[in-house]
Amino acid sequence: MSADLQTRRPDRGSSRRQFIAGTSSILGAAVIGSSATSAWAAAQRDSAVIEPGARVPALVIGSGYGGSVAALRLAQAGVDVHIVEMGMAWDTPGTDGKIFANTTKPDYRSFWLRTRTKQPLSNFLGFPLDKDVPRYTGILDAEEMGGIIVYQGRGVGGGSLVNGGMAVTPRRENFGAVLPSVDPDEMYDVYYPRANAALGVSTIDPAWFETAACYQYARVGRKHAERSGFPFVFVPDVYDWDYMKQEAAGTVPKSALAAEILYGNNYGKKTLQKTYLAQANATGRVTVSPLHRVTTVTPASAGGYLVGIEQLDTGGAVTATKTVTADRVFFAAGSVGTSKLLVRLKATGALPGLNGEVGKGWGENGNVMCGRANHLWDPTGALQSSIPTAGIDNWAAGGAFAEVAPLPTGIETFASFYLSITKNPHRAQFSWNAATGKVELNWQTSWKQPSIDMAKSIFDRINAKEGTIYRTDLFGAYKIWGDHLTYHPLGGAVLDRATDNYGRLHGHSGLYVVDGALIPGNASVNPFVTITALAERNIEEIIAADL
Ligand code: FAE
Repeated sequence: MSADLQTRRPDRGSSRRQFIAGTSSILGAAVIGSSATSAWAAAQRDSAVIEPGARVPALVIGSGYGGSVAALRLAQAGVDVHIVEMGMAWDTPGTDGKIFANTTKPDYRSFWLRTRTKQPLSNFLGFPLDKDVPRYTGILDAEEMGGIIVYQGRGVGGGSLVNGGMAVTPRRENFGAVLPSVDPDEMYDVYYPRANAALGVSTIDPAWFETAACYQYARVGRKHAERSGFPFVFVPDVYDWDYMKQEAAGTVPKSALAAEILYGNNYGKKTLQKTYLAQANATGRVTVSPLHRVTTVTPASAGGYLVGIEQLDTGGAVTATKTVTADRVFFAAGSVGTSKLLVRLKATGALPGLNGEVGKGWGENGNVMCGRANHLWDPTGALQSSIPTAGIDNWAAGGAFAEVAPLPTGIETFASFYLSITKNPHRAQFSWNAATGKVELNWQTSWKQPSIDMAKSIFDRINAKEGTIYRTDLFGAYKIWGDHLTYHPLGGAVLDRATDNYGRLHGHSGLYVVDGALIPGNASVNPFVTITALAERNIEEIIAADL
């Protein structure tokens, strides 16, 4: 039945697929320009959504990092793949001619099924920033779980659509705590390099960094870090640095220098649409159903799995329900999405063989934010690139890795802003509430205190040295710490516990977890390179041994 999927694709797609093949063959070290976005869009329009009753060899739930790696490598191994993605394709310009909304002007495209924005920075100079927006299947989900708001990307490309593109490989000495059951040698020799190449990771030109007006905020961050004796590091990214230089020169449409982040990036960021998914499309074996949400997975009597799917309209209403059959199912709905699905499917008897580890080991990568108020003689710049490139590494001494983050307001704020990743030891659990029919998370608000203490190990010292104070106007009235959220959900179907050491779920053969749910709560740095590298490692073994 894989031929079924393929024959539904119109023939006119082949020439476009060849074009993508041509551009994506240089993937890895090379940058794919904005033409890849239109190539992606063309391929998407040619791709047929899944029909009720279809049978597919491999069904991937979600199109973020784990899902994109699995789809590409399975397709390259000759397996036809269908990706089911609950968010939109993000291939069509809106009324302003752009696909994605600007961070400073959130609109209907910005939030997943909300009537009011829920911005991570809720206030500025004491004024609340949130505003009413039309309910729409927008790009950023601010999912309110117990005690924490979990921000996630929604759409073809998952978190790559909304994130800052910071592409950080953990220090090798920290890896044992990140993935204790994985051989570091194979990760650092093979899979991290493979992931970094395929994602198009690179580091800013240090000479340009020293002079670019848009990185004055980062240079101020470095100066303050170094004067207090903290190690300063450049943070690699998937942004096209040459494109950013052209933005600064005024020769191309602006993206990073137009404050684009959180709600999508129109030009310079190499999202998964331009990297893994473009390559996957080029194989001719991968199709995608956007605005389709998987609701159930249960064994089929004749083998394989019955997968229940809801088709959504852009208002979030269910317009159709479908059941398809898949020989193998790859859970790549993100840490929260995969965990919620698995916990519900186990509790309701759809997948009774899953073990008791499902739902456990969830963490928020110790995320905590703060701002500092600098002196008036220490401006951070009115123009700030939305792509961070600098960090303060105090992991070994104080348990915190802090990124010098932008505050791209367009005006001089005299503020330094930071996102810290900390060694928070707390882990939460997802569980099924039969009364409400919902999966709940038992994260406690007070569990952020260790993260705050670790972040203070950096910023109390810098404030003392510089004679500066914390900003209190960014997260509410007189609130210093952005401790109510995470951008980095991890865990819930932990490797070698809920699954075997390669992501095969215990209890049901042919079911796999390939996303951030595998990582037990903390990656010591921003997580997507580790998610990608782990997916590369696991899918290689699965293809070799199971297919
Ligand atoms: P993810 O990318 O979340 O993809 C899951 C996909 O599954 C999504 O597209 C969902 O819409 C879809 N989905 C969920 N449930 C269903 C369902 N039932 N049916 C069908 N589809 C479904 O998962 N990380 C970094 O390393 N560097 C950064 O600079 C960075 N910045 C970030 C900034 C923001 C604002 C946010 C929100 C995240 C950031 N992250 C960053 C985190 C990073 O994007 C995240 O760890 C990865 O995207 C997780 O990858 P997964 O493959 O696990």
